[in-house]
Amino acid sequence: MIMNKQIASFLNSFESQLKVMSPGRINFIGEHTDYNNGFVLPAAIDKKITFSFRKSVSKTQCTILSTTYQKLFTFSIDKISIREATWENYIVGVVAEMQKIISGIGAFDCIIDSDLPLGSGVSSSAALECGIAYGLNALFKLNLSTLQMIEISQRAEHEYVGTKCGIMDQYAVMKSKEGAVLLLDCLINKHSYIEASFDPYVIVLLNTNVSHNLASSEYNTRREECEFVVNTIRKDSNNVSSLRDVTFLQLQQYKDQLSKNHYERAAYVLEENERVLAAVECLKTGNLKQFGSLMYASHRGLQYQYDVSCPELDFLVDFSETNKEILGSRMMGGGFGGCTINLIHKNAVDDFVKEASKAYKEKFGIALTSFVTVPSQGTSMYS
Ligand code: GAF
Repeated sequence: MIMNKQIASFLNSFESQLKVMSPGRINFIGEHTDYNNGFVLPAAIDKKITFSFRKSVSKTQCTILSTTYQKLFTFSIDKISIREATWENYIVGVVAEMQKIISGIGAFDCIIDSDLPLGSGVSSSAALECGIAYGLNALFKLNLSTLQMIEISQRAEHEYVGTKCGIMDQYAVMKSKEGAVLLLDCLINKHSYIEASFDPYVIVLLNTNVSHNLASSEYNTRREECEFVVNTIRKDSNNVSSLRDVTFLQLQQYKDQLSKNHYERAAYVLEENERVLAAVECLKTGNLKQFGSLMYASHRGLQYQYDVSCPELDFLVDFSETNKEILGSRMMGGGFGGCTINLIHKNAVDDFVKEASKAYKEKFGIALTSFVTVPSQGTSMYS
C-alpha cells in the first residue's frame, strides 16, 4: 500500500499511551423500539475498532488517523465545528459533546484501525463514538460514568451527524459482556444480562453490501411518525409520554384519527416490545425454535408495518425461511441495507452461505459477504 508522507511520519513518531477497543453490535430483536422507550436485545460482537491514544505535543491541535481510510485530519480542540466527512463528525462530535459537560479535555492524537464492516448495520458509528469517549475519559481522567459516555456518544450522532438515533447502539457497544445478551429497558436505561447458549446454532451475519441512502432521513421520519401517534393520544390522556405507555386497546380506539401508516408504525412498536419480552423467556427456557419464529415475525413487521426493509434484505430472509436448518432471520439496525442476523445450525452454515451467495448474486449482481459472530465484551482497554 502506498502511504502518503504525512501519514507515514505520523505513524513513525507515534507512541501510544492508551489502547482501547470498541466493538460493533448485533441486535437479536427489538428494532426501532429504543427511541420509543421500549425494549431491545442486543450484544456486542467480536469485530471491533481499535484506538491508540496519546496526549498531543501541541497545546490545541488534535491529529486523527484512520488506517482503514488511509486518511488523516486535524482539528483544534478549542474550535470544533461540523466537518464534511461523516466519520470525522463522529469523532469531533463526541469531543464537542464532552466539552459541554466537563472541562479538562486536552489536545490528543489518535490512530484508528478497524475490522468492523462499515455501514452494514452493525453500528460501526457507535463503536467509533464510544471508543473516542472511553479513550478520552481515561486519557484525561475525566471520571465520567459509563452512562454519561453513552449519552455523549448518542448526542454526538444527533448534533453532528443528524441521525436522531435511540440509545441501543451506544449502550450495547459500551455495556456488553462476553457470552451474554443484553436486555435493555430504554424507558429507564437499565439492563440485565442473559447468559445465552445457542449451541448447536450459531449467529451468522449476511451482509447485503447495500446501504440505501434514505436510511437517515427515513429513520428520522419514523421517529416523527411515532411521536405523532403519541401526541394524538396525549391530547386526551396526558399520562402518555411515549409509545411505551400506549396499550393495544388505546391504539385501536385512535385508529380512525390516525393515517394507515401512523397506525401501522405504532402497532409494530407495541408488538415488537412484546416480542422482545417473549424472546427473553425463550432464551431463559432454551426454546430456540420459538426464539427464531419471533425473529421472523420481527422482520415481517419491519418489512410490512414499519417499512424500513429493502428488497435485498427481504430476499435473504425469504431465502433462509425455506431452510429447515435455520431457526430465525431478520434485518438488523435502522434498515434499508446492511446485514441480516441468522440463527443457523453449525453444520449447515457453509452450505447455506454458498447457496445464499449464489442466489443473491444472480438476483442482484452483488457479492454477499458473511461472518459468524458471538456475543462479546463491550468497549474496554487492552494492552
Ligand atoms: C439504528 C439506531 F442507531 C438505533 O438507535 C436503533 O433505533 C436502530 O437503528 C433500530 O432499532 O441502529
